[in-house]
Amino acid sequence: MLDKTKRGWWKSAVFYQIYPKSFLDTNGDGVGDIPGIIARLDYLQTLGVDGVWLSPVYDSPQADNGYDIADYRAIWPVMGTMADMERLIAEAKKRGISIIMDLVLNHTSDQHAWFQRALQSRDDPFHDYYIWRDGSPDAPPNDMRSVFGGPMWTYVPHLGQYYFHQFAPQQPDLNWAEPAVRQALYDMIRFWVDKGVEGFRLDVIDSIAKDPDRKITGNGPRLHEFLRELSCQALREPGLVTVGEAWGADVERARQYSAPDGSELSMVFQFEHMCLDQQPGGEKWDAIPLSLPALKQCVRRWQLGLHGQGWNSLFLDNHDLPRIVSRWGDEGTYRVPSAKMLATMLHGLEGTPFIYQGEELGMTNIRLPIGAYRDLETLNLYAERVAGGYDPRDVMASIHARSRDNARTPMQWSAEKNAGFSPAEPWLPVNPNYTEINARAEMADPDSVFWYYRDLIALRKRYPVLRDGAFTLLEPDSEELFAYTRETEREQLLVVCNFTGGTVPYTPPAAFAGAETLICNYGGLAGNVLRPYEAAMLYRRTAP
Ligand code: TEU
Ligand code: CA
Repeated sequence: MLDKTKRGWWKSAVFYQIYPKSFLDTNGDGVGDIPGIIARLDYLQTLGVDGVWLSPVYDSPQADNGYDIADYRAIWPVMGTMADMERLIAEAKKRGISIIMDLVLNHTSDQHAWFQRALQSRDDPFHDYYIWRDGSPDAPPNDMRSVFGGPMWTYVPHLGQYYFHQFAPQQPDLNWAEPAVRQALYDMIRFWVDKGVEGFRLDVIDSIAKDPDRKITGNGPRLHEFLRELSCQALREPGLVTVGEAWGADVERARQYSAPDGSELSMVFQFEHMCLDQQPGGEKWDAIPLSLPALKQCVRRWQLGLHGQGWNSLFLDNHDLPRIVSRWGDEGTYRVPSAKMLATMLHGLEGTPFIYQGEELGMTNIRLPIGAYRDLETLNLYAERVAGGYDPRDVMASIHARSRDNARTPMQWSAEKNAGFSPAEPWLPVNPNYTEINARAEMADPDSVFWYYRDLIALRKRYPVLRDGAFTLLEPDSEELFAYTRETEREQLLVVCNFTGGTVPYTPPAAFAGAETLICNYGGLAGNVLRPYEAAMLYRRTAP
């Protein structure tokens, strides 16, 4: 177990993200719940993770699956009770697992008491908790478009005003320029720290300092001022880990967010690598093939750029992204080796890995008819594009490749009915491949993706080079191989990955002749080729 009183403990940690609605249903209503998470803590302990990032469990009307919070200090009754939450924190802690909660500080639900008061009159003290502009019904303040489609402004007739929302109309943006808003949020954070929560993932944190009059959403002028205040007012314990979701982060900004002096956050989720397979400057729905050299350049920039000057998060999956094995691997013949290869590439890097539920099983995307999708972003996209004259078949192809619901199908626990997720009809369909891909089958198979992840996590704990080693990219121009080294004064690590379904000639650098194989998805490198999606880590000690 990691000593979590130590500053920077999270640099040695591996986290696991749970999307609670889809994890495990224990009371037969088709929706995952907190008792379901408690029931699987032993599973997470077997995997070896040090912490869980819990997507929102707060009271919410669920317009955006809990990213629309109606009460930050209450649990959504369908998910459980406050007593369940306290038990989860305690039971996790017993197993060396920290609970990291999702903090949605950019907006609330329109059902939140603050917004309900804000709606009452322009003079209500809560009115200024949100962002309003005067206007008439047919003339919004400007033409800004919401992330989920439609305008960023919604008109309230009895006030003669528009409120601002970067996401759905049910998610009004909080006004961070109002000191009372910030203080109320800090008090709420302390409520959770006092309950034993050991860190936070901060939803769209780079959007809090918006300035709609100048059409600024991300990276607003007061962003880092707000973050430093947040950090010193509400997150002062050095043991707390904080991860900011920052779509607008480049390397330079990430250095500031994750500065070693701890003045802002522990690290951020940045998305440059996740945007490489879409048209430059375009939308995620318009996918293009991944260029491996571009991915390598991107990874290299982040590895070198934050080494000693900040800290990287490492991830390929989350609840907003399609499944990585379907995206950059092969969900067919080579599903197992390609899932392991992608994990090897990621877990060899410097930073803190985050595994998204089901990734450790190699779970894949799903293809549903439009009526079966639940995600508002997907449903809006379909309506918007079809109305705009797109061929519905093309729209469905984009949705099958990119919808957020790809990641949100229920966790596949067993080959039993509904994948063992629930005895009842799940809130979102189970992927029909659960009869083959499920936790029970994988735990019974020593060569499964699950045990490979367990081994990768264990290696990170055993070899300091995985935490500290300096990164060097090899073969930058190869369209087939991703190879790099990590190095400290005492240890050298070589990570080599074949990103293709073909056989590729490869000889490790001479320094690694006779080196120890730490892990390999084919049981060990053979001769001078890499087999389809083969991956390995080779290791040598250079000093005692
Ligand atoms: O995501 C932020 C965000 O911008 C995403 O909606 C992203 O743009 C989109 O998924 C890409 O298609 C966070 C949460 O992770 C997401 O689940 C929420 O819906 C969103 O914030 C609003 O809270
Ligand atoms: Ca339930």
